[in-house]
Amino acid sequence: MKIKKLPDFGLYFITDSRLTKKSVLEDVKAAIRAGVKIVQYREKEAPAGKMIKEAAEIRKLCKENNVLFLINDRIDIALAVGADGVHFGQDGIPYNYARNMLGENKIIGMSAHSAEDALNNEEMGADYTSIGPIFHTITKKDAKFPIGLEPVRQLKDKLKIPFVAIGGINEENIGEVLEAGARNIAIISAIVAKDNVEERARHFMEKINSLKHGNSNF
Ligand code: 3NM
Repeated sequence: MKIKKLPDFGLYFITDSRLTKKSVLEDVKAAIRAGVKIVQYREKEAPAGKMIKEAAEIRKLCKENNVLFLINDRIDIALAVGADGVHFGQDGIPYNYARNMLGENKIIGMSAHSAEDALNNEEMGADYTSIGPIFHTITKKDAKFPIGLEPVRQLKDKLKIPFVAIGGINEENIGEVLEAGARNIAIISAIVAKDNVEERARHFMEKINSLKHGNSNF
């Protein structure tokens, strides 16, 4: 069910079957144990049958643990398994078409490559927007050039919907991203390509959450 105004997510967890050391499902279990509040299933290669099977299992795990579950790009898979919503890349299905298909109660997240795109996403009706890639990334095959932290600084007091900083964020640079004003951060390779997904997710969550308690010593 859609929560009309989304809360900040903190760490936004995204699966990656090409990078995982165990399996997508094991990674999701580890992230949930670490305490993440949102999971996005992002699968660019598998056939629909395999995706539905995997997504249905993640749907169940998320529901049992009160975690939001979104699917990247695939409205069909999201509807089939009853996900909470869909995240669309910039070349994905345009907002109005997606809203018509998904109805008012599903969450729609949209990607942005500039502060202007992010504001447009809000204006259209997106429930949250991502913004990136902040830094260089090799995880997304068709990633655009890195935009740096200036758009994060511009957006932090302008948007009413949550924005999620994404792209090349890791141990070395997360402090700068938080300092620039991001409170929702998506990290793929620096979590799922590592041996201990639970420990990595917990570590990044603690860094993000420490800000809420006034500790800016990242
Ligand atoms: N979307 P990593 S960058 C999935 O810019 C994705 O919209 C991006 O992976 C965007 O944390 C990206 O390993 C990849 O860099 C993020």
